[in-house]
Amino acid sequence: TIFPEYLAPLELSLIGKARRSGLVELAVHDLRDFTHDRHRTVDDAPAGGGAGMVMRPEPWGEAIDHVLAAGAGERPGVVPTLLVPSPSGRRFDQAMAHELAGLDWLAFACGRYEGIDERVLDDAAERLPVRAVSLGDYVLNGGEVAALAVIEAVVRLLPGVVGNAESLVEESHEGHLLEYPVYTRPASWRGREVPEVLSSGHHANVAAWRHEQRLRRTARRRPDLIAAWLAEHEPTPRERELLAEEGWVG
Ligand code: JA8
Repeated sequence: TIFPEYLAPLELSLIGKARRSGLVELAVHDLRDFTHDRHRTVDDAPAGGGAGMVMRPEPWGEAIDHVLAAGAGERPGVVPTLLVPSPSGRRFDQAMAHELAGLDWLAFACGRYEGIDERVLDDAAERLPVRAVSLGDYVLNGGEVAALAVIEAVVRLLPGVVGNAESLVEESHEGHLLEYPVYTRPASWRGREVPEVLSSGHHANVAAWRHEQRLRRTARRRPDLIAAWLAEHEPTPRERELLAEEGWVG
């Protein structure tokens, strides 16, 4: 990165704690440390013309060589997977988070401006797995925020980082449906009541209500997920009714 300070949140909260307890090791490298001119230049005009600037290959090549050499000293024979945040990358999701959590070592190349000279990625790919990763269909000012999101999603999956109760919540999110709404005390707040069923003590009714909420919410907000859910579940007549009420059309 050319903005190491952008990654300061990695000291905080769950990730900071995981680092301090040795569950994960993280290092941030300043790309400008791998320049050799007095202005520490990292960008230049795009070949072929056009708007903006492109990141020059030389500092990136040296930075990647340095990261490889530094890490390989600690774990001989292990190479990182290089993740390159980019709006043109493969869409990041929970399944990819699990896949990445199973790898020994991830490295992130956070581009700025119009991106990194493509030869950097072609060159790295001769030595390492390289994957362009996108958070979604929008453009950020650089890869740092995307890297933070990927790191947080991956680190919380590492053994010992998040408590057991939270891991169970996470598993239910992977079943194609969105989460049900949650409430706490007070029972009445600004004239709004906690749904009565949740205070009934009737566990089966609570579970049925929550399932209904998940299905309704998914049909309304993320109709694209319903097809995947239907591929794995034969809906009951009640579930069909809910989907129809929410205007879901298959
Ligand atoms: C960007 Br420049 C740049 C680098 C990485 C990413 S990921 C995303 N959504 N936008 C922009």
